[in-house]
Amino acid sequence: MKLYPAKLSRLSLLVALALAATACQKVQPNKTPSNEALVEEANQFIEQSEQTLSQLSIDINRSEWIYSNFITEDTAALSASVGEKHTATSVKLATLAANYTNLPLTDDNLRKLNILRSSLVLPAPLDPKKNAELAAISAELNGLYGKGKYCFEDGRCLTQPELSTIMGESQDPAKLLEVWQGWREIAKPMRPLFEREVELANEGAQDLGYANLSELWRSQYDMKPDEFSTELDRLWDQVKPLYDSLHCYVRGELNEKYGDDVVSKQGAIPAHLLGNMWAQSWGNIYDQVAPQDADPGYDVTQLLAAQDYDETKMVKQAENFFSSLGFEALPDTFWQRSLFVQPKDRDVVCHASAWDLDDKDDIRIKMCIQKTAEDFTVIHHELGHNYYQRAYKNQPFIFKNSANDGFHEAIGDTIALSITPSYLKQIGLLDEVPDASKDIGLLLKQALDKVAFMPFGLMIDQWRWKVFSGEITPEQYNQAWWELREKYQGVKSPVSRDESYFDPGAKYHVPANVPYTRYFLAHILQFQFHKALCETAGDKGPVHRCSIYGNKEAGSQLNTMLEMGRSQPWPEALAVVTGSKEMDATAVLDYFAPLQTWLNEQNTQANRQCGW
Ligand code: X8Z
Ligand code: ZN
Repeated sequence: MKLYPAKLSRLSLLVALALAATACQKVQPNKTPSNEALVEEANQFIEQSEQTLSQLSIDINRSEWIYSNFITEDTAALSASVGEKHTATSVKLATLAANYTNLPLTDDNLRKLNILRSSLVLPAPLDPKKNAELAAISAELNGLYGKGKYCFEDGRCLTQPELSTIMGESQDPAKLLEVWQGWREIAKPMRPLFEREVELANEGAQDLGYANLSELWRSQYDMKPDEFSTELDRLWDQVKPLYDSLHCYVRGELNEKYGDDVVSKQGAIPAHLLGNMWAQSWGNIYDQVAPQDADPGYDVTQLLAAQDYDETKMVKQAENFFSSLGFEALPDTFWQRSLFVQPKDRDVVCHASAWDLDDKDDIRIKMCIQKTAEDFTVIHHELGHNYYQRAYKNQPFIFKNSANDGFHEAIGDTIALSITPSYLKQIGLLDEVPDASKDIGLLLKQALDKVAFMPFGLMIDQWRWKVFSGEITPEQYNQAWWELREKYQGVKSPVSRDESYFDPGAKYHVPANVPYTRYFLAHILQFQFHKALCETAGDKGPVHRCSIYGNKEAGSQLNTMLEMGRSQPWPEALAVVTGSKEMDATAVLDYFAPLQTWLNEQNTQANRQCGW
């Protein structure tokens, strides 16, 4: 979460400076003195903007931290008020930045101007009233999600992570359905707020010269927005055959388990049976679909419990992995200021996040940790953000970010791909490493988490981009949501859902307005990174059994990329680790190649009709 604030007291100066420049803007770049003066002015504008933004980012970070840790009417109001100033300033600077982009500036400065122009994810209209309204809506939506609970008939009220644990553990379709439906009640009041948020942010995007918010969101990838959409289609086409095989296998197994009345042999899978509140990753149903003769026979949740891992010990263990690669230990303030355990006495936003309060060393995570294998992985994910943030802390403010947002999401996941049986043995969690005959079980578990996620990672923003562009109208929000769920994932709602519901709002990133395509990209990138780092580490075995634990060379190569922050176009950063400038799902397909063969055999043997 990084916005681009600027101090209001400095703003008048900046505005004056830049407005003076607009008149000359049509002058073609050349060596005339006036052009040189303009270049000088642009350079100054960038420098001052960065200084101002960097100072103000601390205020916004603090107010958001406090609001997410203590959700009350007062913290909502304060957070909205800081957000409002922050957005007003960011919008003004983004507008002004556009005036300088045709000048012969250094590559760095041109890049900074482009980032200044295109990095707002919730741009407000120039009208201050509308900006205030947008800030209030945004805070309210966040609060509605954070405070969300479902209360059972016996009066017990559970929060999101607690309900997610039930979705991951229960195999009772009635109970799963109750929790699935119950959680989605929290989203109903979000619908009118979301609709207005889209209206206002679209106006903001138009004020900045974009057709709509979809175009702005797709403008952050060092290529044209439509090229980026095409790139996503290409990556998804690469993975889809593997997903189809997995879907077919899982549907077949669930059909055998639950019977035709609950899961049909054909068509989409009901979304409440896949071990996850949103059917976004399916690792929790591994036991229900595990291969009989290739099951590695251990469960990390149980291993953690057997060794008395509490929340802090889980985080320490994840830190230890990064230390083994040569990264410096986390600072004391991380341990003092992070939130690991859901407080009993107040509402917090439990959805896991990583923070960098001072854009230097005050890094923290905030997460209501469940003592499960799933959250052990999420901890690595969050720490990946923190180590990235610390690695780029010496970059100029505008470059203090990842190469593209998918990179930020991919780092911790890359590390978690190295949580192999041999790693678990090395850290004393597992006694014996299962032999290679159990690899199919391991790969299936991994595919349930990673491959199953990919269409979900893609569809959320396919929905939002169409909402932003007006192709999906408010009257079609829910229907279009379920159409896309079916199209990409082959899952369906277990009960009929009309427009009185607002199911997208039950997924954190929609009320929190966090773009989601980043996670799809991360799921491709992490396999590219893992493969390349394993090569650097000199691993000769199959890539799914490789762990880079303890390998300083791999760590140093990774660190070189992290230190670059956003200073170069992402293909340059990608090349530092992988040697390639292309995002490419071949690494995913290579990783899962033995599983793909096995899935196809299983589906053929069982005479399954794949597809939906
Ligand atoms: O939101 C997250 C992280 C925080 S950036 C926990 N993730 C996505 C999600 O939970 O929906 C990680 C994977 C996808
Ligand atoms: Zn993340």
